[in-house]
Amino acid sequence: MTRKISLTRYLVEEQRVDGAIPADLRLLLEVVARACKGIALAVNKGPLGGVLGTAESENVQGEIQKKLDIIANEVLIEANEWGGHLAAMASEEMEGIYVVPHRYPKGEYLLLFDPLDGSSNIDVNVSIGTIFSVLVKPEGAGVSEQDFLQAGSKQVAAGYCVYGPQTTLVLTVGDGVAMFTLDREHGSFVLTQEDVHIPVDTKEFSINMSNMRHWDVPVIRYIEECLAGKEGPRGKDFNMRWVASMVADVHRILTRGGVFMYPWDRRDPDKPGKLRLMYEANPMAWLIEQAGGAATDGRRRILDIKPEQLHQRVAVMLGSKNEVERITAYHAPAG
Ligand code: P6P
Repeated sequence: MTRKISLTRYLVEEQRVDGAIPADLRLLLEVVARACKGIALAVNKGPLGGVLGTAESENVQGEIQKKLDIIANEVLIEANEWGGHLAAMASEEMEGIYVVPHRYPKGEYLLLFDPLDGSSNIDVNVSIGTIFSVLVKPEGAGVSEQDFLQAGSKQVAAGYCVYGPQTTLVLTVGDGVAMFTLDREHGSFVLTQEDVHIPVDTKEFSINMSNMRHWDVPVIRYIEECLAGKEGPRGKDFNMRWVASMVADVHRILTRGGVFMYPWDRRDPDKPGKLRLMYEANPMAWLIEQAGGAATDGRRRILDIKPEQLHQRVAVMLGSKNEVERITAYHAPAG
């Protein structure tokens, strides 16, 4: 019987190994994990908890909020604001940053999150998740939105919790990717996979095909080649998956490889993409790179993009390294 390693023990050992993570960051991650357990409880109740359906309000993105979007946001705020490890938080569900109130001690970290990604799937009982990213507040008094506008390469921790058949926390602190499954009998996350590695090649792509007529040429070319299968230029058949929940699609890719794409499309040409850079693309891109994959917006490495706005959007191509490099090459100006 292999010994069960809890999230706490994993983080203590990461902290002990040449201070891979400072004590305050370990505390932050444990608090986020505990908040995710609370969100999982609310999600798992579904109709029994009266938490399905919309909240009759819109978020900063102009999207109708689900009741669980608001509940998840409040759980994360309330869990993290008093611990003394954070200076401020930012969320997909809040227009401005949330500065830790004066009645609580402040720390050096900035926490960003999409509290419940994929919420269109809530009412139909399909996997959803919480995505989070941790930055260090720049030196100086106070904290402002400007302090959050750091490239994804500056993250010190990133992860997600997927609420699916299992509740699984996936985390990186820059030392590879580890997965922890919630043991409901003991109420703790248990290490179930570490040193996660994505195959560099794949036969599986993930994109919302209904948007095909709106895509740019390089994306159409890539997908058409996949659809051409064995008889086409790729010389192999491809499979397609689209859960419409980034956390679920990325989890599948971390588990068995694949490529996920949410490209720019001409439905709203002024928007670079649908997904948000700071609390969706950046944390997922770091996890994917830490697992040996790649993540670009078609032209630039996601983690190199210098943010200009807290809620800015970005095109996303991520997953098996050779596929992302091929897609990115198709976007390069004709040589
Ligand atoms: P579409 C969920 O709303 C989300 O932000 C991601 O989780 C998901 O990958 C994408 O949007 C789905 O978008 O246009 O297919 O509904």
